[in-house]
Amino acid sequence: MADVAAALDEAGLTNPHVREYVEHWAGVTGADRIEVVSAADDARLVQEALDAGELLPAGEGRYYSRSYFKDTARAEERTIVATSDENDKGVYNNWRPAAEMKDKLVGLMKGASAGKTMYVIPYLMAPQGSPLEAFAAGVELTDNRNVVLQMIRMARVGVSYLNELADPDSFVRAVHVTGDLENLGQGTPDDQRYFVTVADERTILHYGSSYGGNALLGKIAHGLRQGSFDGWKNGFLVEQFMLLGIVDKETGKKYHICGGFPSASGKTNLAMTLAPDALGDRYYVEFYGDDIAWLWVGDDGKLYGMNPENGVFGVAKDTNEKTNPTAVDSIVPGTGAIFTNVAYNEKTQDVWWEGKGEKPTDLDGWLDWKGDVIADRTGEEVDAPWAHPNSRFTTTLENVPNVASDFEDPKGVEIHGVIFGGRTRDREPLVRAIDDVAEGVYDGLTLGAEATAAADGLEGVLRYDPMSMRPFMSYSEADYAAHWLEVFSRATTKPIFAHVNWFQRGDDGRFLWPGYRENLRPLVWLMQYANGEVQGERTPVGVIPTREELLLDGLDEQALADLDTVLTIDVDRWREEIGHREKHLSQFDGLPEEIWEAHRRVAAALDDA
Ligand code: OXD
Ligand code: MN
Repeated sequence: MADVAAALDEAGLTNPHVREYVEHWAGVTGADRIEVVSAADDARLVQEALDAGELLPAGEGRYYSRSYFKDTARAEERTIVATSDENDKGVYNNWRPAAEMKDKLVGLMKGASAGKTMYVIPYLMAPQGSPLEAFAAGVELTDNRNVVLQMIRMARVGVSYLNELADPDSFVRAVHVTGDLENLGQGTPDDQRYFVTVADERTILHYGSSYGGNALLGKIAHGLRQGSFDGWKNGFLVEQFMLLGIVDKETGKKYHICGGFPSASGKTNLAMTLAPDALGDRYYVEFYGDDIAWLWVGDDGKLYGMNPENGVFGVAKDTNEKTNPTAVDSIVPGTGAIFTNVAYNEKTQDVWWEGKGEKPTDLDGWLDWKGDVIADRTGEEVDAPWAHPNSRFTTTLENVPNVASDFEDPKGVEIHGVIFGGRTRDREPLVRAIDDVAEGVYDGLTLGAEATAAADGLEGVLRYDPMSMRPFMSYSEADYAAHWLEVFSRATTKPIFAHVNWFQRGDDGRFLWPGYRENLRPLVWLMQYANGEVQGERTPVGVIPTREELLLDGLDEQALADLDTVLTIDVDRWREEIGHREKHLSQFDGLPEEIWEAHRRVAAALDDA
């Protein structure tokens, strides 16, 4: 048995509640050794991981790792929110009774870290001094060194964060046990994995994975699921939102926009975007966060926001100079970036993924994400992707070249716009501004993206993903909607809402809008609209820009030719959508009447159009 007290003493971990928690779980998991880590331990831990073969060098100061081949993504069907109150059950949160889940997880974790080191990761999901600090502290216990290295990049990690808490008992207890990955029956009826957030006890128990959101518990389990439950009980919002700033160099004004996008709708690329060259003299875009925003109403009645994370855990696929130049610059040699499940060249230490750029023609030394030699592929394997579609890069915010100068300011930043955007081939215009709060919340609740495969749904029917929180919902959708309305009712200066869509297609299937850096144009229009500098054109579903109002300098000929189409409302398609929305919203018992009123207002306006 590990000498827990000695390890905690050596690390200077004095918080008595944390000590008690670590002692308890060291006993349950049966770990041999306890090691408390801080960000300052990174270089040593990296070296240990290299020596153990858990990491491979990927050029100077960059690293490569592979996860078990059946452990490559979040497992939503194995993810559960548990509480002691059945009223917390929602449509999406896989609610289960807390007592049942705790028993099950304790059973699975008992003795499961025997022979291993249990790392104690004290972390903060906020800049220190944030008004939400009481909800941001956590201690992850994990038996996996790679998880520690990822957490050091994704969260603020150090003993002092937990020793200095105003309320020393206010921290999330997050236990991660990897389990025997080769014998967990992933994806079979006999699946052993459980990823449980016991939300009303602020306890997270994850068993059976070492990958991403299943294992980096500060990020999704705490930063989103637990955070949103805490936000509901304590008057703030926690959302899977990106957050960016737009600086108008001419006026000196700075605007902040946050927003939710279902996966594969370009959220990270938007978060990290730059101004198009032609607008670069006037506008500068700053990066705050690509995945999570915590939002609250300040004493001045304004809505504030911050990114609780310290890093980016970005999808590698299709990341390149055009789609996301700042991401490319944030993972260059010397950044300490970790690549997971991309292709790796064991001779040159180079990494590659689909959409990175030209595929290497010389196959010498290249291994695919499973570690198999690419040159040895035969038959159908020859065309298989080299990287896993959910392969990732992990890098710190500090490495992102356009990170905002105030990204660590505990005050957060004022939020001027809240946007939602899916991937929609028709119907959704480039941007539509929504002035009314209930209609804005209604728009978020009816957010979705097109079904990508027959199995996902019917053509023309969205896979709805309310506020892009479907996999992270921790309580009922009706209460969630009411909570949004309540928070906004307290804001005396309200941000504008909008829906954006970069993915309209022409009859020949081509994209009608070039996207990427050009997306700044509709966002600038939105801020001008919110300021009353432009009026736009009112439609049944919001206000859209007139062609003259958009900044068009430097936009390519094809986009100019297609512009009228992306600024049009297809009333017939919208009327059809209203029926789908009605069915979607009807799932949520007890949805606030304001949301139904908003729905009926939009439906009536479409009928009259
Ligand atoms: C996710 C992530 O799973 O951000 O959404 O990693
Ligand atoms: Mn995410």
